[in-house]
Amino acid sequence: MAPDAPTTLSIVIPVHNEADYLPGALAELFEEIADVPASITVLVAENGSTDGTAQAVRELIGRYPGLSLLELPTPDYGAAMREGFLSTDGEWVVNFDIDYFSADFLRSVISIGEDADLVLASKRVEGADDRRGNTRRFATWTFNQVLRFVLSSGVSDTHGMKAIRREVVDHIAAEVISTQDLFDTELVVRAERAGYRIAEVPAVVEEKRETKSSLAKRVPRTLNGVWRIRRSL
Ligand SMILES: Nc1nc2c(ncn2[C@@H]2O[C@H](COP(=O)(O)OP(=O)(O)OP(=O)(O)O)[C@@H](O)[C@H]2O)c(=O)[nH]1
Ligand SMILES: [Mg+2]
Repeated sequence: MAPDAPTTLSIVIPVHNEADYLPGALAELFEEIADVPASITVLVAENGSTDGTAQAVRELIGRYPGLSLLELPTPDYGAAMREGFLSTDGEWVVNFDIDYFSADFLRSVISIGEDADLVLASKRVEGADDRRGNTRRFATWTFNQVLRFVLSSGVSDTHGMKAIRREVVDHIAAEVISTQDLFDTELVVRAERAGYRIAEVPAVVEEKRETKSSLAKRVPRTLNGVWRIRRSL
């Protein structure tokens, strides 16, 4: 690669039943990233939507250069992440949600450059500003305790924006067994245990829309998933 070649970033956004929300969010995303000094592609990894999400993405592909779609049959956030990550080729894979992204996070990744292998946007490090409600903030804090004490992890937040160096994607993503939203946690913990260098940058988080996921359903699933990760490591 030429010494001055721009960093290549492959953004992967898992989506499920987002036909209404996605067009506005992608418009906002492409506007925000327009002046980020990198070569950027955006892959929407959809699976199992019943509301025409994939069709909504296809209709936008001509409008936004660098936008593409990966369609998988069964709803599974983790599977969409894994297949999405493995089908890209940027130096960094960046994971955004459709309701949570930031061009400043991309700028942080570019400036960290060679100094880390995994960059996490943390809601819990100094300088972070978590503007979500008390319940969500408490859930994040509790999950962090589980991470520390059950998985012996030293990171402060595994859920949210992250950038993963290609080598880590190739070595770790294919090994992750967790499905759904534990995929992120297992990926980060495996990378940590493999000795990859992790940088945490402070995140600003705001709820952009009403939450769709029920905490009551999520807690037992999460605890089960964490024990499964612990046994698999
Ligand atoms: N491919 C895929 N994406 C999913 C699935 N479930 C959720 N997503 C996407 O994952 C991202 C995060 O989902 P959200 O519903 O915002 O959940 P969250 O951010 O954990 O929780 P909130 O606090 O409610 O925002 C969004 O881009 C969703 O569309 C799924 O089964 N498959
Ligand atoms: Mg969300």
